[in-house]
Amino acid sequence: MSEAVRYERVGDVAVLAVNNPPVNALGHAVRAGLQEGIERAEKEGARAVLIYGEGRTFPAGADIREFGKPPQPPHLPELCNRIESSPLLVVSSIHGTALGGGLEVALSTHYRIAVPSAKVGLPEVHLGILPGAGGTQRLPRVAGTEKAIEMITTGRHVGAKEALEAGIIDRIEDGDPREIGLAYANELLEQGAPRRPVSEMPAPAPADFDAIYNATLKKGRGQLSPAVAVRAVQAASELPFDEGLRRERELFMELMNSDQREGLIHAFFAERAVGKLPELEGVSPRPVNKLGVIGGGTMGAGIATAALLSGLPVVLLEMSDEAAQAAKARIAGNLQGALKRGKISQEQFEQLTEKALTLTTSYDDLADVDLVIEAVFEDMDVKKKVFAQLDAVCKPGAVLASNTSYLNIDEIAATTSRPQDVIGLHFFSPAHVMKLLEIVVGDKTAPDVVATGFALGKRLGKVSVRAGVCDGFIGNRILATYRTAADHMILDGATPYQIDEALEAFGFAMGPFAVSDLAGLDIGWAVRKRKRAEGMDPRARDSTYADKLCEAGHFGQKTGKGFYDYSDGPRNRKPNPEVMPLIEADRAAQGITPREFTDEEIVRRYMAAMVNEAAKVVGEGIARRPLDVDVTLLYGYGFPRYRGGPMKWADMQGLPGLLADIQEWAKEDDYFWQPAPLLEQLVAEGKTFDDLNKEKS
Ligand code: TC6
Repeated sequence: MSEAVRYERVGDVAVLAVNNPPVNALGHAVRAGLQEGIERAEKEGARAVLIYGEGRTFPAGADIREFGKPPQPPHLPELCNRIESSPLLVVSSIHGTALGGGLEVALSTHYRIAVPSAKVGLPEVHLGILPGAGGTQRLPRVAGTEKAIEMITTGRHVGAKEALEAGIIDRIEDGDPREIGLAYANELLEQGAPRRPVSEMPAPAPADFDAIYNATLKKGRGQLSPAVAVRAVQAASELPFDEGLRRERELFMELMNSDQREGLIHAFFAERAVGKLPELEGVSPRPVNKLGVIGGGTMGAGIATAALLSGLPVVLLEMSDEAAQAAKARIAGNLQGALKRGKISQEQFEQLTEKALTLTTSYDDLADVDLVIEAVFEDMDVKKKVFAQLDAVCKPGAVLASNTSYLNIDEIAATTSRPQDVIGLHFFSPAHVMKLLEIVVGDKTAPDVVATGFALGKRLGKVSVRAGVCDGFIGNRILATYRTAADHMILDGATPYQIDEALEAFGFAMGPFAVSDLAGLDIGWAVRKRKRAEGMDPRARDSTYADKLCEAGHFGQKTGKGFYDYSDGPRNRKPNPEVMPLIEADRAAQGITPREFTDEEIVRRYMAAMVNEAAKVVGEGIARRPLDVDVTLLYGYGFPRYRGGPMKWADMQGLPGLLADIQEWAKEDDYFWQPAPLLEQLVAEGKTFDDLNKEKS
């Protein structure tokens, strides 16, 4: 008998305990063990079989690590059919998360019991596939077409109560999964309950599947798996069970062999790998029980909101009582959102705004905080003054963090007597919503301070990525480069609208010009002014059209006009007619004859600029691995998850072709298109970014 499934006989019931930590994934050994268990139970004359998971959960899905490798029998769909067709009464007892293949196994058993905290779901679409072991055929038979489509296309985890109401489980009971499962199986035997194969239930109701398919495709912004899954549910409604299963299999294989599946699974593992740093092994974070936030603008209020929602008391410092009250109003506004979405109760809302949040205008009130995050104006002199005051009042061992998005953390740290306690914690706006946190490690930052940054990120529900010190760290440095590539294309003949459309069709949530309008054009204006004041390299191409837009008072959405006109609301953007004449003036001043760009060239240049800069960021050690860049772009910059991130995209395109393009474009502009040494090295060695991920993980 397989180690991964323990067989035990308790009276009339054969108990199959899945034991494959950490999540009891249905790898080969588990599948083989379940099959052998069913056969043995039948041979040994048991009357019922109970399946449950040892440890923290019922199987949470197929073993994702096996995807892309030659599959080994027994395959999950056959195993599910084998379980369902057993002449014995088969019961599953669910705790933890019965997801994907786990729920498919449960649906192939005849009765399902769950503990109140259990969750079930079919999240396969997030991995670029669809439930391929009968889930698209069985779930609609028990829960109905509409519910099944909703669950399968969103991948949502559904709580036990909702699952009971939807008919997905039969009973909820508190207790140990083995004990409640055994009691339920014995009760069913005593009652003489019949076997109840879901495949024999009537086909689910028809629906307007074409309309649902089209709406799902549109919502997915180019992601195929949710829409394709709709077709599989359609098969459940229109075909006999066995034919439906065959159709599900065909559609499953189509998706399994797609780049989107590869991209999404890369994203799944990359997201879990970013926090695994050798420098943190065996290092304990410092305890954080009280947080300080300096500055209550959009960013500071967002950080305070995230901290309060995680249960951390916050002391927020502002320059005046009025500013402090305005900060409180911003935080209350953010928390209202959480209240409306049912994430907190009215009572919690009051507790958070009135008790857990302390407002102050005195640095002395930060004397007992464990970690303080500065979110004041982006100016080195201002930040240095703040850190000098923090150094004077904060207790020894307190972590002093800056939320700067590009300034030098080492320079900030040097103004204190404790540079080892200083770190960058770069949140993204709105900080209580955006999942990315760049943890910027200075030359002198102590390892336990880095560990504290990661622990705080986890507590706040963030995906944290380690970054080194440079202008813009990982994300904003790469952004500056690909944004520049877009500006160059504008000068050479493309329009902001064509660029936005091409990149939105590629899968970005918003094109770069729409993003600038949303963020505020004054931000880029300030950066350009700073860079020009610092002295730009004479080889760098420059333009003035964006500055002129700002000079005319157009800062984007907040003023109603930027690259677009928002007079019909933010969702109904129209090109601002003032923009093209400004661009044409730049072209004329620089003697440029505009040329046509295809959408394909726009995407290629934009992505090549992104990947080339990202390769420099990895080569210089600012990001540890290519996957750290991928996660940064996925969570902070609207990069389409189904493409896995820029480095995964580059691997799938082929690095030699990308380097050849960059070398070709360097003939026009050898300043901007300097190939990254790391990219050249990988091409020379015949390696990919993913090879580097593996070497460094
Ligand atoms: C499917 O079932 C398809 C069926 C059709 C077949 C025909 N496989 O997330 P955590 C690892 S598709 C392999 O940190 P949590 C994970 O990498 C699958 N490994 O924990 C990590 O490893 P590390 C459908 C997996 O408590 C460790 O387990 N199922 C799998 O925050 C802990 O994970 C899903 O999509 C797996 N399936 O969350 C569910 N799952 O320690 C995917 C996890 O080496 N999983 N690992 O880094 C999840 O959503 C979450 O992991 C969770 C637990 C909610 C189960």
